Amino acid sequence: MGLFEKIKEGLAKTRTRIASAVEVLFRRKDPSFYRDLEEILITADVGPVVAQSLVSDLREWEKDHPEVTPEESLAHLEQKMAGEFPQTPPLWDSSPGNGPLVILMVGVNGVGKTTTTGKLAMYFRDQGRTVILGAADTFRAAAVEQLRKWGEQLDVPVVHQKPGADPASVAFDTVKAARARKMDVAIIDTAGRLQNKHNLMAELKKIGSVIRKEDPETPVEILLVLDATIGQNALAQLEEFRKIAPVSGLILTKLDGTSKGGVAVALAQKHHLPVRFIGVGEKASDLLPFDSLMFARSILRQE
Ligand SMILES: Nc1nc2c(ncn2[C@@H]2O[C@H](COP(=O)(O)OP(=O)(O)OP(=O)(O)O)[C@@H](O)[C@H]2O)c(=O)[nH]1
Ligand SMILES: [Mg+2]
Repeated sequence: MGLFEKIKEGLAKTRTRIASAVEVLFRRKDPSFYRDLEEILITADVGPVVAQSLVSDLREWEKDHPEVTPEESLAHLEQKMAGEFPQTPPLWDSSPGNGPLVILMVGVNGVGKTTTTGKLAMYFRDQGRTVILGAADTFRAAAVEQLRKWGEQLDVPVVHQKPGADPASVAFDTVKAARARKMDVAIIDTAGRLQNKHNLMAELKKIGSVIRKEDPETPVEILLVLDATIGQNALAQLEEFRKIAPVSGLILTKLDGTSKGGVAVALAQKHHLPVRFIGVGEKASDLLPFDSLMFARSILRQE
């Protein structure tokens, strides 16, 4: 299966909710076309702001191009939706090649941080990169075990310490090992508790500074993992998290289980942050690199 097919399959629930309605709408072009389109987009959790701007853009564009076919109109909408996602260089561009790229996985409880850490390890490994994982969620013993299992399954080393150990110390060890072993990427899983914002902020800050202790130039990506099933609430979660840590990119998980996939567009538009990957299932292979045009196409078209 190609990437586009996988994205389409992963977004099936969102597509079912809107693609057939979108198709009917573009074919019929009722007088209420624009209003109905806006409503359909909102149903897919694209959010009112984006829905309104996409629809008013389409209206203007069609006014300037009275001869367009429904297919051309839909293609225009698709392009515009894809254009809501910021253009950002690939993750690897931040890594000059003389040290590991460090990825810090952050997010609230249960969003899929540990699972995504494992999936990412496989993704990079399959691209021929060497990967090391750090179990910096020392809060629960089970969290370390969960990551070690991924490591075993993928034959990827996992740095860990005793439960209750200082997460920053685990992060430090992980990056140190990555340097010593000339690894390409170190992915650090963190704890998700957000009950105490100040503690979490201090902890992530400390992790960030120890990562750069040996080399201040170490490229660090802070990827916020968001559960797509919460739809528009993900916006508030991202806002909260940006107060805690300098989030540099997003990973949207559990898209397979929701019709609210459009929230990706709302998040990207409001925060100008790249969506780096999407999670479309529980298996190691269910993490896909994000492509804005494929994404837009996957939710707007049945075929
Ligand atoms: N269907 C589906 N399930 C997912 C996806 N990503 C993660 N999960 C499931 O979500 C649940 C929680 O995943 P974890 O990786 O443990 O989440 P976490 O953020 O590490 O959780 P804490 O460490 O407790 O904060 C697990 O049952 C995963 O299998 C996804 O893309 N699709
Ligand atoms: Mg976890």
